[in-house]
Amino acid sequence: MSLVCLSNSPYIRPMLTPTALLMLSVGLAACGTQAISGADSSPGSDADPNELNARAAVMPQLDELLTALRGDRDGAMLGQNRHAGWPATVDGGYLFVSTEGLPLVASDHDNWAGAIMTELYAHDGQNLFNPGALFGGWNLDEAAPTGMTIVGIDNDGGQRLAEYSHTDEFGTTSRGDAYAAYVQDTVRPLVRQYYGEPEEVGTIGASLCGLIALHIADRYPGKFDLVASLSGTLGWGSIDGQGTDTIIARDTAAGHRSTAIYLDSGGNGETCADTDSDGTNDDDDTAGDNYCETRQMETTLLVAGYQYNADLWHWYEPGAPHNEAAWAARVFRPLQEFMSL
Ligand SMILES: [Ca+2]
Ligand SMILES: [Ca+2]
Repeated sequence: MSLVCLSNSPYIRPMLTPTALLMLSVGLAACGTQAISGADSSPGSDADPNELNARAAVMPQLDELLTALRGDRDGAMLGQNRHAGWPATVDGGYLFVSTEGLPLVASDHDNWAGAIMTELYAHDGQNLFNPGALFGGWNLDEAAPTGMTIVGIDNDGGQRLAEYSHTDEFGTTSRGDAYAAYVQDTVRPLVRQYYGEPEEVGTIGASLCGLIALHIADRYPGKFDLVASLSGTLGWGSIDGQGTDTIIARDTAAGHRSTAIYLDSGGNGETCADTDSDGTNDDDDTAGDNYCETRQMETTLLVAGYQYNADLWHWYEPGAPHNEAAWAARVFRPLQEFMSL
């Protein structure tokens, strides 16, 4: 699938086609773990007994959680055609993945005796665990360190652009505040209700999801320990003209706050300039992957008082393209920093 660029430089993801249910079986096989079928996929008579047992162990909680979430997410976002996700285990921990856009409790949490150390809310859930996703997906279940819980929340397909926008752009009316509230006020309390309070909480995303992760952290100061943006669309708000309401501007105005920030990009940078004089640097055809906007964000955070390797990380992966394979290759970096907090 090719990238969709809405102007000469910003990189955002295309509207994602819901992954086919067929991918479910592929994913289960590929996970090679005691995975549990998605809530809307009925186990067949030849299902792995271990899988059925694991499913039975968590289903009461799972049903309750899903029912609660279904009743709370903005009505307009419900009822969309979504694919089924599949939970997958990680060593000593567990993952959430999403089904029909909603988090789904997974794996062997009941057998997990360790403390819940970190909890990471990740967006574009369709692409996080599914090896059949775009460019092979993030393989986030393989990258997740022991003790990290990942809550993957699917995008809404047709509402994706709106939900991941902090401000209006390209004729899209932002629903970013509603999405941020959904994560903070609905999903997080429910996860806490079932699994207790983690020591650290973070949120992560790439491209527009890097933007919405930063927006969530901005909307709820002090509520997240880490926010990670990979190839984030940080010029959003200035792309379609000379708007100035970018996340860069908002974070600049907010100054130094307690949430640690990880930024990265690929691209072929070094030719950054604010070509339309709106205050936001613009990737040109050489830079790419939101390199210039990411460097500008890095600079503004340093000026605000953030410090490298304390509460600010920036990574530049020369030449890396804007896709899931590139993010999969370097997502261990923010996860590592997250675990070090
Ligand atoms: Ca502009
Ligand atoms: Ca500009």
